[in-house]
Amino acid sequence: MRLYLINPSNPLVSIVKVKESRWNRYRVWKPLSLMVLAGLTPPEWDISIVDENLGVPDYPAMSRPDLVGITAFTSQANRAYEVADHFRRLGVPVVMGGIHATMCVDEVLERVDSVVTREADGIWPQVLEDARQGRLKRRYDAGFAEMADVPPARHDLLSRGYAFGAIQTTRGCPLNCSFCSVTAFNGAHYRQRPIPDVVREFQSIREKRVLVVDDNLIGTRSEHIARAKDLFRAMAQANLRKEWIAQATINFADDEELLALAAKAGCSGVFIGFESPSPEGLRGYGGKFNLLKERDMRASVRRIQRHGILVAGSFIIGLDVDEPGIGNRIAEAARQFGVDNLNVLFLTPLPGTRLWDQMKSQRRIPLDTFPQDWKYYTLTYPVARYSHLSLDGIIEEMTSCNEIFYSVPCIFRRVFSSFWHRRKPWISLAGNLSYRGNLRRAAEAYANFRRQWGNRNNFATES
Ligand code: B12
Ligand code: SF4
Repeated sequence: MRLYLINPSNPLVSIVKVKESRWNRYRVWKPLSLMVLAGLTPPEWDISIVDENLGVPDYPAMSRPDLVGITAFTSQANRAYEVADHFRRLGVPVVMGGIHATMCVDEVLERVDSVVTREADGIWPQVLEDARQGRLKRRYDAGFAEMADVPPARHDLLSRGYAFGAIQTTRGCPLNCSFCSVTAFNGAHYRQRPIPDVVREFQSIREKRVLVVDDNLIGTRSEHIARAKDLFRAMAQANLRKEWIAQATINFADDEELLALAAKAGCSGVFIGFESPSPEGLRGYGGKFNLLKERDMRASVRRIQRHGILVAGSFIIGLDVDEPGIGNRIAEAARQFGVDNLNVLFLTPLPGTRLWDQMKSQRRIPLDTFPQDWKYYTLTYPVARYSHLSLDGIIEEMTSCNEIFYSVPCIFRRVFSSFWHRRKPWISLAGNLSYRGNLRRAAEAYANFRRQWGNRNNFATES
């Protein structure tokens, strides 16, 4: 039995087109979902994982599979349907799962043979058995997985063309920010994989650098942090010789022992969502506001960096408080906080989130011809109507923010500072050049977007 597991590309995500810039090698990540599904697949299946981000294969030239499984974030849904259509025309059954299939079940059911919602770990072997016997159900509701049932991902099945391996150690987030899909998809209960499973899986990863995909590696409560420390101790003891990066909230900075253990276990960088130059901007968007308010961000960032860990800061542009000048304010805040990299995203109503419900009820989602318009839901296009910023205005704010932060003198200062403080200057340089290299491509993408959508009246703001 032959199984293809496919990660569709989004042709609009120029920012991750790997072949256009060698620095993008550092920004294309392995589709871990498919590697986990492969880990759950019985040996009688011959598995191929296709990641279209590395290049779209010549499907007609490939052997006919018995089953196709497709994963998709919302931004990949369009392409997912094209791929599904190709295989269904050949009479090959297609199963789709992942976040978009869970949030937009009815849309997906119209375009594939079977949909698996939520975390497939507990149900995938049954789906395969049903497919083998030719009695696939239209829909499987998988629910939340037991973390002890999460198998080691099949790291051996993907090419060596990636700069980073990938691993997951926890799922779920109690903070439930209104713009984020994580609580809606993985639940509010923070679930942790058994530490020996994580360490064993780390040992099976070939790449020297690894992305820990957890949404918040350290969690929110003291017992979560205690578990993170135990994990780091076990990783250090296993002498993994890996450098890894992860996502965490800013309270990562509050525990010196945690930071020291993370560094000892190989942590080289952390993504932190600051979201707004002033935490007040986040009031009303969910639990993260409480973590950010009344905090000295610069001191927090410095505490992390003192352990040799780089800090990438993420911000959102288009919050209801954001007015003209927000681009400069974000660049200035990022400089003041002292982050090594800056990633700014447009506030985007993702299906299944509270922000989606709110914006939809306020008629603030002009790009709503679905499924075609999903391709713009990459957080790198302004798909909504923003309270105080027009379409042109918000694009200009994004552009000026990135141009300031990624100007040559600013990059030089940051890289020099990480060199001086012995904080992985080469990683800092690669990250900064990767972003800077994409500024021109982003400008072209925005120009095309404006040409196409700039005249749509429903993009007009109310104030
Ligand atoms: C790692 C990650 C990335 C990596 C992607 C690596 C990759 N190629 O997969 C990178 C950094 C590239 C990335 C990019 C983006 N991401 Co992202 N990312 C994540 C993150 C943190 C973890 C995903 C992961 O690997 N999980 C581990 C695996 C094991 O879990 P899983 O993917 O959920 O898979 C399980 C189930 O979903 C299901 N399943 C999944 N696929 C399939 C397929 C079949 C056939 C079946 C049966 C089951 C099934 O079974 C799996 C096992 O239980 C999630 C947050 C999250 N918690 O999901 C956000 C998340 C998926 N990303 C998100 C977004 C918005 C993006 C971007 C659009 C914007 C951005 N800049 O962040 C871009 C997408 C660009 C594009 N290509 O279009 C949103 C997606 C929301 C949505 N509705 O689409 C999430 C949920 C974060 C959020 N804050 O809301 N991301
Ligand atoms: S803290 Fe992060 S992962 Fe959790 S809900 Fe908020 S944005 Fe999502």
